[in-house]
Amino acid sequence: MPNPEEELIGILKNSGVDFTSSLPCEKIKTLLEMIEDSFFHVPLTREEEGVGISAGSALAGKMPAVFVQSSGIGNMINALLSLTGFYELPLAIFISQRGIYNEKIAAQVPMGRGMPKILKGAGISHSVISKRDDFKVIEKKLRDVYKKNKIHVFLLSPEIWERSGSLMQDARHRIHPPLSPLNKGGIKGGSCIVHHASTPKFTRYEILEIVAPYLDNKVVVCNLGFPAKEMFHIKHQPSNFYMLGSMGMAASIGLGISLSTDKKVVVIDGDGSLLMNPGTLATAACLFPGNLTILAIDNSAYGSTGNQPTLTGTCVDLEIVARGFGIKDTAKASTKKELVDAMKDTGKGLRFIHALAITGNRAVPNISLHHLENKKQVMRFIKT
Ligand SMILES: Cc1ncc(C[n+]2csc(CCOP(=O)(O)OP(=O)(O)O)c2C)c(N)n1
Repeated sequence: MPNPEEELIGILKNSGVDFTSSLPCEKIKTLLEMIEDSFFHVPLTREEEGVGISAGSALAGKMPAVFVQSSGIGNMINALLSLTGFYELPLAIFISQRGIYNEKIAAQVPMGRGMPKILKGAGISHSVISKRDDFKVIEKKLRDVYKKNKIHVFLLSPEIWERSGSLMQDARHRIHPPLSPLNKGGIKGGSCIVHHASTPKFTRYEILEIVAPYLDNKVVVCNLGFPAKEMFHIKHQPSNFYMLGSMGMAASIGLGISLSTDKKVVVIDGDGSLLMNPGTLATAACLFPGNLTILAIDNSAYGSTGNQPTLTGTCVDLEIVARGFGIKDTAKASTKKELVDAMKDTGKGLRFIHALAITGNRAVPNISLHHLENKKQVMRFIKT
C-alpha cells in the first residue's frame, strides 16, 4: 500500500493538476518535497502570492493547487475572494490544519480551529480530510474545481501523516537551486546566483550566542519558531518578546515598538519571514526610528519547518533589498568580528544587519514562559 503522500500525489495527477505552489508547514514537509519532485512547483514567499500566481496560471489554462498551513489562509482571503472567486478561476487549496491534533504551538490554535467557520464566512467550500479514508472525496471535489471553476479547500489533519510515520522523518536538506526539473526551464533559478564576499560559518544559534551580550537593556523581538526558542535558551530577559505565530511580522512589531518608546529595539528576523513582508523595510526607512536594529539571520532556508530553501540562496541579497527600500545604514556579517562590530552600533538610528548563517537548529526545549506573562514582562520593561 502506498504511503498517504504517494496516494495523494496519485490523486492529484489523475485529476490533471499540473501547477503547484507552496509555503512550508512542518507537518507536511515530506508531502511538500514529493510535490516539488512530481509537479511544476513554485516556492512562495507569502501565501497570498500563491493565489495571484495560481490565478495567472489558470488564466493560461493550468489546473493549479496550492499547499499551505491554516495560518496562511489568513494571508490569502482578500485575494481569494476578489481575484480567484470574483473571476471564477479554479483553485484547489490543501491546508495543513493546525491546532486540532497534537498541537504544541498554542498560537496555531485560534486560526487552525477557526478554519471551518472562517471558510464558511468567506463562502469558500471545504472538505475535512482527517484520515486516509477521507481521500475518497478529493478526486470528486477536484473534478468540480476544474470543471466548474471553483475554489475548494481540503483541510488536512496532521493525523494522516503521523499514522504513516512520515512526520517522524526529518526533511532532507535541499541544496539550491530548489526548483525541480519538472519546472522545465519555466523559471530560471540558476541564472541569478547571489555571490556573497564571504561564506557563512555559524548557525543561527551560534550567531545568537555571539550577539547575546549586546542585547542587554534592549527590547528584543524574536521571530517565531527556532529563533525564539533558541534565544529563550541562550538568554532570556524580561525585555525579550517571543513570537509564537504571525510569521512575517517580526520587523513590523519591532518598528511599532521603536516608534513608541525611546528604548533600543533589536529584531531577530529570518530570511523567509522577511521575504513574506519586505514592504515593512520601506515603512521603517520612511519613518526612520532612531532606535531600531533589524538583525536578519539569513540561513537561506525556512529553518524552523525543515530547511526548505528560500530565494536568498539563489536570487535575493537581503542587504541590497534593505538598501533598495531606503535603509542607508546596513552591514553584512558572516564572521564573529563582523557581527560584533555591527552589534556595537545598535541603537544609533535605523540599522539593518544581514547575518549570513548556515542551516541548522539547536535541539532546545519549548519556551516555558506563558505568552501572556511574556507580554506583561515586555510591557513593564518598556514602561520603566
Ligand atoms: C502564515 C504562516 N505560514 C507558514 C508558517 C510556517 N512557518 C513557521 S516558521 C517558518 C519558517 C520561518 O523561516 P525564516 O523566517 O527563514 O526563519 P528560520 O526558521 O530559518 O530562522 C514557517 C514557514 C507560519 N507559521 N505562518
